[in-house]
Amino acid sequence: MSSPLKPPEGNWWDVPVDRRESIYLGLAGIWSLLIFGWMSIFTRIGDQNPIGDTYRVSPEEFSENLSEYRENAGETEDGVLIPDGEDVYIAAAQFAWQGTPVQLETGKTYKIHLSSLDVQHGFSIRPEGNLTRQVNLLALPGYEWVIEMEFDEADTYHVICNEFCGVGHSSMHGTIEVVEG
Ligand SMILES: [Cu+2]
Repeated sequence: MSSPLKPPEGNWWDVPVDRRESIYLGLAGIWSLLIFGWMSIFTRIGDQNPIGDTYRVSPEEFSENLSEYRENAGETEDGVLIPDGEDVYIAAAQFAWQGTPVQLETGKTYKIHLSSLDVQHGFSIRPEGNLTRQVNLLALPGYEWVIEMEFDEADTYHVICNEFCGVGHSSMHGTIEVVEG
């Protein structure tokens, strides 16, 4: 045998775990349980977690509700929807945001009804004045997500899709015009 490595000596496979290693393993175990528990606590008390209710809805049903909402909504000269009340319907569909453009007011709490009519889409809204500020939610077919939202600054908010949904994904854009209330 001409290996430069010497074989280990004695019963090296039969040596008990070193006390320091046991302590490290114990500490790592306790720490992982703590952060695991923290995940559960954080979903309840963390204030950046999206809230709201989710309902089962078929794309046809949601589409009908959106049409009904559209009929009752007002319109600006440029054809921007003005919701009649606190409910705002937005449907994602390849490759547009139905229900936009829409005009909302600052300081008013709206109930955004969000769903998709076909595949999974990502609802990402960003104010033009600060594009790094954003809210990201999922628009899923079969589910209606009702999220309470209040805008504190008047601005043009861009609605883009951030879940790849097909060839027209990159052109999927809508706007929410927020004016002083
Ligand atoms: Cu998309």
